Amino acid sequence: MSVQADKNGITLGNWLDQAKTDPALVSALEALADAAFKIAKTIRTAPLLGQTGAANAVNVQGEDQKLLDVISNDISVAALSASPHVAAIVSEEIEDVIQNPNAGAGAGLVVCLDPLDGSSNIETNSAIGTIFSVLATSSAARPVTEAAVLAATNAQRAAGYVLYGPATLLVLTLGKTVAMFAEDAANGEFVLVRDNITIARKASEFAINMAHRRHWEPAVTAYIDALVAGETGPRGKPFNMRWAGSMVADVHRLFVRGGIFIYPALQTPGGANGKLRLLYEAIPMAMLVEAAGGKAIAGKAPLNTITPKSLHQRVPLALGSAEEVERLMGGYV
Ligand code: P6P
Repeated sequence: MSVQADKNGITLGNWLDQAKTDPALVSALEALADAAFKIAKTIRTAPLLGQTGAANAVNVQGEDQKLLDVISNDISVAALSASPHVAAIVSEEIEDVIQNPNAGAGAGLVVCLDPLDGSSNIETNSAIGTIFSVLATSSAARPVTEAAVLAATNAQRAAGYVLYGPATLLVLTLGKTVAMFAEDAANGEFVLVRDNITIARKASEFAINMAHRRHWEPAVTAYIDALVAGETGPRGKPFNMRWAGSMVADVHRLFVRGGIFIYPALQTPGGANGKLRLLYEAIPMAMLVEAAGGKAIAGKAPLNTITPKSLHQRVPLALGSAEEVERLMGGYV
């Protein structure tokens, strides 16, 4: 990864260098960037290679895996395992903690990721993404245990996502600011296109799967009905709705024009914790949104009050423009 200023601007390597980022963290993030380039290319050629379909396997979530889920997982694990600073990996596609055989003695990073989120959108050629969280583990014990990973969620060093859309974009935070990079495929670089991104406190757009309305908790129903009521309702203004069915695409919109994204608890068998996973979807997206001035909650509590109990646990989630998240949270008695 070049740290020389690219002719088109500041590369990811430049940006990390200017932020005086710890070399171990740089190593993990550059591995994720290298994986992203490979995944983006794989996605672009998948229809030609007949790789948009099912893998005829089920993942740890009990969900049908797509071929690209498996390929993206393998690309990501291989890239991260090449870094001596990554002690272990947690992937949506793999039940247990993946130990890095190439980890150095002092390896102190754990990467939790959803290698390809939204894969049900692959067949419709819609935007999909990779979500990642880089944690620092204080445990030198090997193998890295589930307990050590869960404890490390209190020490998130970086979070980000890659959006494979018309452009391949990387949105990244080291905790204080949020930057957006675009893939320069000709040079094999991510180039900075926006920095210090903020999410407006106020919003006029919401993202939720309305088909689940009959299963929502009263607070969610009341909040959404007030938005849908528009000018004549309690909010006194119209709101727009979008639902891509791909978390990365729906959350990315928040960084472009504000809004609120909600995947709530559902009052259905097994739906009490919603659908999204805490470690590699909610926690990284919350770090990004909060670094941009937004808020993130799980039901009626801030997300960061949730104590992780297992690698693949699900959590209800709402995040985005602070005023909207506060209004939703206030509706819980
Ligand atoms: P639903 C994709 O499968 C995913 O995990 C998220 O990317 C997305 O936000 C959500 O599920 C969509 O769920 O119930 O609307 O299909």
